[in-house]
Amino acid sequence: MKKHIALLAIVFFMTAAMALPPLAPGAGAETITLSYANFPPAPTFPCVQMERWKAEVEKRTGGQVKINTFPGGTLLGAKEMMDGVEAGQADIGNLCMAYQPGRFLITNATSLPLGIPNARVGSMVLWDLYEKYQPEAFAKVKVLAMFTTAPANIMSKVPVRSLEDIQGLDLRASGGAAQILKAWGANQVGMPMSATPEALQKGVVQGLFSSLEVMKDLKFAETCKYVTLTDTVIYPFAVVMNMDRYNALPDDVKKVMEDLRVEQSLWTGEYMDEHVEKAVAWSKQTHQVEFIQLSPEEQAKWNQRLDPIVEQWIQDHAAKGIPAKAIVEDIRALIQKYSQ
Ligand code: 3IO
Repeated sequence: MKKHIALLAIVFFMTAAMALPPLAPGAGAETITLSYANFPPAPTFPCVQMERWKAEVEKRTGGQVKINTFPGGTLLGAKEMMDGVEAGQADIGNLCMAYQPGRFLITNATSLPLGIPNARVGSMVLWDLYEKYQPEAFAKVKVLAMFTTAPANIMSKVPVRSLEDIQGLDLRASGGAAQILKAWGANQVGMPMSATPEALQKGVVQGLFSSLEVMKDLKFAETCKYVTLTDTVIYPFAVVMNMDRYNALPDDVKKVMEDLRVEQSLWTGEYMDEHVEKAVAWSKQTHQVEFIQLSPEEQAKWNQRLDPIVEQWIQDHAAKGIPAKAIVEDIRALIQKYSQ
C-alpha cells in the first residue's frame, strides 16, 4: 500500500514538472517549434552539427524554441534544400553548395584548388567571403551557419598510386571536387553523398573523392580499402532558414541565432578536423585500409593538371559579371589570415 502511494506521488510530481512552463528567457511565452531538414544519415557531420545547434538554441532560449530535426532526407533531399526552405517546406535546411554548382557561384569559389588546409580555416574563409559579397543566391533566406569539409582525398576499392591508375576510373564527386577528378582523368560520376553508399555497394562507382571522416561515419572503410592522400579541395555547406519564419521570431530568439552564426561555423570546422583524424586511425586499425602517399614527383604531376582551373574559373565567371579575380584574391588572403 505504502509502495503504491509513493509511486502515485512520483507520477504526480513528474506530471506536474512536465506541465510547468519553461523558465526564462521568454518564460510564459508560447513554445516555437521549428523543423530542420538534413540530407545525409544521422551519424555524419552535417547532422552532428545540426544536433549541436538544436541543443544550443533550445538551451539558450530556455526551452522557448523547440527544434525537430529530420536527418537522412526524410523532410527534404540533398538537391531540394534551398527551394524547400524558401518555400517553407522546412523552416531550416542544411545544404551542400556543390550539389547545385551553378546556383552558388560566388561561395563555390572556395572549392577551387587554392590550398585551404583544413575545415577550420575553410569554414572561416567561407564565412568571411559570404559576409563580404552577400551573394544573391542567399538573399531570400536567413543564413544561420556556413562551414566546409576538410580537404578531399580519394577513397577507392582499387589502389590509386599514380596518374595512370586513375585514368577512366569511376569515381564519385560533386561541384568543384568533380572538376578536379576530371582534370586528373578519372571518369567523374556526379551524385550527392547521400546516394554514394548504394552506388559503391552496386559497383556503379569504384570510389569517391571527399573528406575522410565518411570512412567511419558511412562505413566506407568496409569497401574502400585504399586512400590516396591528395588533400585537394573542400566542399562548402550552408545552413539556411526560411526568411518569413526567421522574421517572425521574437528579438531575443533572433539574437540567440545571430550570436551562434560564427560560433557554429567554427565549431563545425573544428569538429570535422578532429573527426577526420579519428576516422583515419579507425580505418587503419579496424579495416586495415592502406593510406597511399604520392611521391613529391608524382604529386607535382597531379598538381600540374590543376594549374589551368583557377584561371579558367576567373575567365568564365568574369564573363558573367562576377568580380572573379577579386574573389580569388580574397580567398587567398583569407587562407593566409586564418592559417596563422
Ligand atoms: C559530406 C556530405 C554529407 C555527409 C558527410 C559528408 N562528408 C563530406 C561531405 C561532402 C559532400 O557533400 C560530398 O558530397 O562529398
